[in-house]
Order: sequence, then structure tokens, then C-alpha cells
Amino acid sequence: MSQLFQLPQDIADIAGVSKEFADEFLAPNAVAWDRDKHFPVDVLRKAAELGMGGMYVSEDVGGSGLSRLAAAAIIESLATGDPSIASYLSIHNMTAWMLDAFGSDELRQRYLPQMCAMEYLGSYCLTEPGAGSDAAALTTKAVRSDDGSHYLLSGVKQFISGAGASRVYIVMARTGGPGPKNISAFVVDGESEGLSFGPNEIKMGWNAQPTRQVILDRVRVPASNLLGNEGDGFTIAMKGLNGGRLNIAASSLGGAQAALDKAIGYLGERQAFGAPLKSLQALQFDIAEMATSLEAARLLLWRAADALDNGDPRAVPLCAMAKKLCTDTGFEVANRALQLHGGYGYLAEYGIEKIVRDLRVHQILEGTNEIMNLIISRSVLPG
Ligand code: FAD
Ligand code: 2MC
Repeated sequence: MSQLFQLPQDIADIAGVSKEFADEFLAPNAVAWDRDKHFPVDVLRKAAELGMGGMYVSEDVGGSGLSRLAAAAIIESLATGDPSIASYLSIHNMTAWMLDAFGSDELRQRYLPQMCAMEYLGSYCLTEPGAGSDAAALTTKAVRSDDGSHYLLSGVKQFISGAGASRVYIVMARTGGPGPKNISAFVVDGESEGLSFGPNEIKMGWNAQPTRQVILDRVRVPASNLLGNEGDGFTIAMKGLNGGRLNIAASSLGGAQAALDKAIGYLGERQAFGAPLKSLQALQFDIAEMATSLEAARLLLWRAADALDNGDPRAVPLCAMAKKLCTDTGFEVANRALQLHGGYGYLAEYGIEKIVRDLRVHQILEGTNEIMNLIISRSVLPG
């Protein structure tokens, strides 16, 4: 078979190991974690033992040095067990990569070994109460001290995944006037004085991970915690999101694949009108359409991941296309799988409604799918 449209064997093997991990440690617990709003940090640390705490972080600080394509395959496999956990793992990996790619060597050595082991968890802090899609309008301020040794950060970050449990906060803050060019990215240690958190938000899904405000009140951050140079922060944040969007796309595919597999099993068992439901051609066609949509979306995801791996100039819009297509497709497939379960799909114990709730937010976060359209249209329309 052509190598063009399949995963290289080494990546397929890693994805296989991740699937076994998902089957053993995630899937059996996912419904209970969602119900109890339990963030299973012990299980995340187990995943880190398999190299998932720093998937595309350099090996000298404990990372796995894998490609984005490999990461997407891992996240998809994990999401078959629990999309909420797979997606948090993606956010943690995004922060670890930003620190690796743009931090000084001293900063890398200070945080990354513990981040790769997931002893330290990471959170990504871009969104604010008054600046979501229009991220460049953020108002959190970083004021440099007269002697240049540190910055004082003040502001509020909204909807921060992992907040309160994380040790490493990558905070985008304004170091000058308005616009994207005056934003800088900082590593804020979770033990800093002046850092506090809002209550855990009550959400539709993603209940197995906390979402809180991050409140910064004159938090003193050493100048050495700056990523890149002053003014680089918006670009660094966006570069982090390119890979994050691939992973959120992959998480949607994994969740939807699990929902489709459950529906296939259910149609074989459930009897109606004297035969199993799977004998009805209308429902067979439903399955055919769902399987086709996932396969097509997966191909675009691999294409986009490959583009990011290889520095393709079209990587940014391709990541946006993959994020939009996979998250829309994933939600629709999961929702159709719920329908195929009839009333049982609506019951928590079948695990389907949880997948639908978890995948819904993937159409909103890491850039809404309308913002993906904005990125794509800017790349294809002249002027
Ligand atoms: P708004 O920007 O106010 O948008 C409202 C609506 O208007 C949307 O439908 C949007 O698509 C549309 N819209 C806005 N501008 C345009 C435009 N130009 N063209 C067309 N339509 C437009 N953020 C973080 O920084 N870190 C996190 O860890 C994080 N985790 C999250 C976890 C959860 C559970 C949730 C719900 C959000 C999280 N977010 C996080 C925030 C998320 O990225 C934002 O919610 C998202 O970017 C949208 O911003 P907003 O909510 O302010 O919506
Ligand atoms: N990759 C690399 N660089 C990028 C980029 C990307 N994806 N997107 C923008 N940039 C660069 C861009 O090239 C420009 O640099 P330069 O002037 O040197 O060319 C600079 O950033 C400013 O970009 P724009 O001029 O496009 O800025 P604008 O304000 O018009 O729009 C927009 C930017 C809307 C694309 C951006 O604000 C955006 O992506 N908004 C969505 C916010 C978002 O995704 N939030 C997610 C929060 S995290 C989350 O939800 C989690 C769950 C973790």
C-alpha cells in the first residue's frame, strides 16, 4: 500500500500503545470522572511514564522529541477513552513545547523535566473576560521594574484549563501599547505570591478537568521567565495554538470514533421489528456516512500535521481547516451515534452523551470555528 495515506509504522505502533493505555486506564473511568468532576492527575502521570508529558519537547529535558503527526495519532487514540483527558494532555503539551521552543536554557532545565513527568502540570493563559476571539485586545499588564530584574503582572485570565492544579502558567501580557506587537509571554510559577484562582466553572462537558479564572495581582515574575523577546508573545501564543488545534481536532476524531464503535455494537444487539437494528438499511447508511466523514477528516488532519512538521508555508490555514473540519465532523458523528442508541443514548451510563458534551466545546475553544473560517478565508481570498 502507498505510504502517502497511512501512518508510518513507528507512529502506528505508538498510537497502538496509546490505545491500550486508553482502554485500560481512561475508558473504564471516564463516566465516573465526568460525574464526580475528578481530575485524574495520577493517571496523567502514568501517561507521562510513556512519554506523553512532553511529546514534542526536546529529549535533553526529558521530552519524547516526536513529530506533530505522532502527537495527533496519540491524542486521537487517548480520546477514544476520554476526550476531556486527551484534550487536557494536549494543552499541557502545548505549554511545555512553548517553554522548550522559546525559553532560555536555564528556564528549560528549571521546569521541563518535571513537566515531562507531569509532576508539574501546565496551563495556557491567553483568554480574558473581555478578549476571547480578539485575543490581541488582551489587557493583562506586565510592567518591568526599573532595574530590569523582574516584571509585575496584573490582570484576569478567563476559562483557564487546569488552573489551580497546574504549576506552570504561560501568561500572555501587554508590555507596551495596543495591538499584537506589544504582547509578551511569561512563565508564571504557580507558587507565586499574588496569583489566585476563581471557582471551578460549572460546565456542559470537559468535567474531568478544572476550568478557572487565573487572577494576577502584581505577581512578581523574574525577567528570565520571559519567552523569546518582549513583543514576541502573541506570535509565540499563536505558534503554540497551531499544534494545539491539531490535537483538539484529533481528540474530536477519537471521541467520535469511540461513539461510532459503540453505535455499531448497539445496532447489532438491539432488536426491533423482529430483527437486529443493524438489518435496517437506513441505519447501515447512517454508519456508512459517519465512517466516511471520519476517514476524510482524519486525512486532512494528517495532511495539516505533516505541513506543520515540515514548515510548509500553508501550515497555519491547514491547521485551521483541520481543526474546523474535525471538530464539526466529530460532534456530528457523536451526536448521530447518540441518536442511534435511542433513549439509552441519553443515559449517562452508556457513555455516549458524555462524548457529545465533551466534543461540543471543541468547536469553541482554541479558536472558535468561526475564527478558523477567518484564518482560512484570509489565506485564500486576495487582499
Ligand atoms: P467571543 O470571542 O466573545 O465570541 C462570541 C461569538 O462570536 C463566537 O461564536 C465567535 O465565533 C463569534 N465571533 C467573534 N469574532 C468573530 C469574527 N471576527 N467573525 C465571526 N465570528 C466571530 N482559553 C485560554 O486561553 N486557555 C484555556 O485553557 C482555555 N480553556 C478553555 C476551556 C473551556 C471549557 C472553554 C469554554 C474555553 C476555554 N478557553 C481557554 C477560552 C476559549 O478559547 C474562548 O472561549 C474562545 O476563544 C472564544 O472566546 P469567547 O468565549 O470570548 O467568545
Ligand atoms: N501562527 C503563527 N503566527 C500567527 C498565527 C498563527 N496561527 N496567527 C497569527 N499570527 C501572527 C501573524 O502572522 C501576525 O504576525 P506578523 O504581523 O508578524 O505577520 C501576528 O500574529 C498578528 O496576527 P493578525 O494580524 O492576524 O492578528 P489579528 O488580531 O487580526 O487576528 C486571530 C488574529 C483572530 C487569528 C487571533 O486573535 C486568534 O487566533 N484568535 C482566536 C483566539 C484563540 O484561539 N484562543 C484560544 C485560547 S486557548 C484555548 O482555548 C485552550 C483550550 C487552551
